[in-house]
Amino acid sequence: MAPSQYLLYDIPSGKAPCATWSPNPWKTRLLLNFKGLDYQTQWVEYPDIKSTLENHVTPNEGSFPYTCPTLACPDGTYVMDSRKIADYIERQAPLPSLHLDSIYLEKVERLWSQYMGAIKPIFVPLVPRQILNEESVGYWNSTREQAFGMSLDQLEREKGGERAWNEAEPALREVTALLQENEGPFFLGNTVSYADLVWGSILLFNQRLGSDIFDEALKRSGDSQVHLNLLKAVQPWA
Ligand SMILES: N[C@@H](CCC(=O)N[C@@H](CS)C(=O)NCC(=O)O)C(=O)O
Repeated sequence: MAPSQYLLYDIPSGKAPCATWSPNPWKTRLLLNFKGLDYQTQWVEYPDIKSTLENHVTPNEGSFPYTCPTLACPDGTYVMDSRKIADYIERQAPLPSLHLDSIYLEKVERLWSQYMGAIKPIFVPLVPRQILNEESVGYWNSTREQAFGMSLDQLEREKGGERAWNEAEPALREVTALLQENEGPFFLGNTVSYADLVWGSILLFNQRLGSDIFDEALKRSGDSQVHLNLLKAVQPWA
């Protein structure tokens, strides 16, 4: 790594080329591109995340002690967690601003979690089938089966589909209402902020899950155009 370069730890889909897919790393990747920072990616399969990061960072509390995104900075600092990375980078490279104090950010972060929580029974079974490399599939299946206390087939059958979409819809509609408050394409109108990158990470992830998922999310949002406009507007950093 060149001395001025950042290193982003991310989970791959595919090989040569590896592609990013996971929403939390997407937030950081969009952010580094938006800030114009020089970085390389270190692709890490799920079973290797712990051994790759454990000598560099203090573990998270909770079920996954080591997570991507993690960022290694040119001065040797390691930062784990997408929001901590945003706070850190904003201090290191304040311009262009991420507007972390925007009233939209807190709301969009809450709706991000609400939406992701609701569609888990849809995406958790899909990710190993459609996205992950073979090295990560066993790890994903066993950790997620343990977390849900059932097989992923059962999760999909009993809690996925219509039921999950109905649970996800209110969050989508709330985001739509926020996007409609200003003239767009961003939450703050024509000013980009981190809230756009956070919601952009969901749109990019849904797109990666397949056109049926993406189209259903847009349909449930009540106004697909505002989401499509945002997606187009963040595309230069994707
Ligand atoms: N709050 C964290 C969550 C990060 C997270 O959960 N990352 C997942 C991939 S999206 C991960 O690395 N999981 C590790 C595992 O499943 O062992 C953030 O925003 O960075």
